[in-house]
Amino acid sequence: MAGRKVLYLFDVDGTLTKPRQVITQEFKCFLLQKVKPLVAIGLVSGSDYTKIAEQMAGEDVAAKFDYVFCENGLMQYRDGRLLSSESILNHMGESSLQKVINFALGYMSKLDLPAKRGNFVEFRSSMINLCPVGRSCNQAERDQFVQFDLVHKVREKFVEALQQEFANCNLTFALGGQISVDVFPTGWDKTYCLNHVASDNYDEIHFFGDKTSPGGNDYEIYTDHRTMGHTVTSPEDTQQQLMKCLNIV
Ligand code: M1P
Repeated sequence: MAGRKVLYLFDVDGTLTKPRQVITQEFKCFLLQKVKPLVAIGLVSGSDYTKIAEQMAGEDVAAKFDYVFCENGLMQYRDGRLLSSESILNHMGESSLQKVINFALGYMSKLDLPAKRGNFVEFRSSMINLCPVGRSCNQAERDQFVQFDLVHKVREKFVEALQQEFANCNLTFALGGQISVDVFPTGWDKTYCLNHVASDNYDEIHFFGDKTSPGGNDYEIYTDHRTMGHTVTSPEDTQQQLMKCLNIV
């Protein structure tokens, strides 16, 4: 690797942190003190900046990463400042957007789940996040949904219904993290962030993520020809793989 310009990009949930949790102090220090001196580091997540900063234990920590790509890179931050953003509303228009939201609300209204709370549709700048249990569920309700979804494939069936209803609409429906489905224009997946680093001329770009199978929101960037993909199973596994890749003892 000597003399080569290298970038390591990391998914957040399940890769650097437990889903929706804050990064551990030990892993944060490892990334900033052991990894960052060797390679450039960046975050790429489906979440927005507020959530990412919260999970990185504060905006000051997030700003220490060379790149922070929120909403798959459609919202690009450097040094804590927003550099560029895209709008799904401008892209699709109100009428098409409402068709998706109305269909999703109708579909979710017919589901019987162990719990239903609030915030079933979260409108973000460049995507819509659909959440059958509701994003205002607490941790216990989230965990309960995860187990229920494993058995009943609630989200998989929801994605199938959305794909069927909106075939030929150029939309992608991806399993977000644990409890939701991300909806965005096709191409606005995590590979979008690679456009922002193209002019930085890296010799190697590595990507670490846990949802790298087809249908997961790391799949496209993991399989992209511009990256070297690494599948991880937990933050601990990510750390182990980093130690091996970078010969850190
Ligand atoms: O890991 C990224 C995902 O994090 C959340 O997923 P969930 O709440 O389902 O675990 C969401 O912010 C989702 O949009 C995002 O892709």
